[in-house]
Amino acid sequence: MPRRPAPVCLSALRNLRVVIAIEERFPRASVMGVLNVTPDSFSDGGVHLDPDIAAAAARRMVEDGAAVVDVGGESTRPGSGGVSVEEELARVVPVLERLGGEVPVSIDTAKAAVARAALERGAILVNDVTALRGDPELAGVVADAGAYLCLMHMLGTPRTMQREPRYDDVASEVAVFLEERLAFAVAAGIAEERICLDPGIGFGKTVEHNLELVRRLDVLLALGRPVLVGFSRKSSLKTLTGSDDLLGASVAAAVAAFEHGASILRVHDVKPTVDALTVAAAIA
Ligand code: HH2
Repeated sequence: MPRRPAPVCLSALRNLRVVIAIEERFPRASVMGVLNVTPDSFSDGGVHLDPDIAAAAARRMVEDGAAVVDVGGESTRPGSGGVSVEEELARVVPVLERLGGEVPVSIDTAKAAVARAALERGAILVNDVTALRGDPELAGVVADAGAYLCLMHMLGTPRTMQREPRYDDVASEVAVFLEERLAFAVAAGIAEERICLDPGIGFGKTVEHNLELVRRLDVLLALGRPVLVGFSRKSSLKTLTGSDDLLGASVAAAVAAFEHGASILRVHDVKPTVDALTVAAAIA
């Protein structure tokens, strides 16, 4: 009798999948370029609504040195109320299809259906500003795909988060939250090596909270995971400088976050940030 091949067990194959840790895939300091495909994002809203323009911008970011491009179809600016799954898919899928898996993509979403569609089209990282609290199915989607994951801290929701945020000790409270969300993600089957953490600059924080979180990034680093910081063009920088042009302030914030131990910097202006980080890393 001819020998039949042993049956292939998909879950065993999945377990054999080589896990490249997020710190290897995105060594310190890596830049994540921001590509908002929305009409209302606070700094680049409307700029990339045409999918051809958005895809070209993503390719340019990678040429400029971005390690990954964060594609988002829903604004999380203070006061925003969210969009439907259909609307979010209609915004991001045409861009992902034009990129054809050739550009490393992160999908900025809290919705399982959007994450699944993006992962099927080559995205490698799910960036969830709700830290797996928004959609009960998202953790399973990330686990099944073996994707990278960013868990971010937010106090409240985008609609309410800037109404007098209060903490006794912002760094410790953010760390306690992220530690709990990290444990939740791992319990859901997502490899810890695939996860990075984010203090969520501007998400339910005053200017002083944001500065203290970067100053005391060691409290988050003590959780043992790489930290991502997104300070680029945020309103705290405008409050500090009084300027509408936030390029210099954003680059300075990225360098400061890097010097305090951040691994991934989420920025709108890729080239100047990559150049600044190259010099900062050479001096460090
Ligand atoms: N900030 C924004 C959106 N997503 N994700 C992570 N991990 N960290 C952040 O700090 C972060 C994020 C908000 O910035 P932006 O994408 O420019 O604006 P909008 O949410 O209005 O699209």
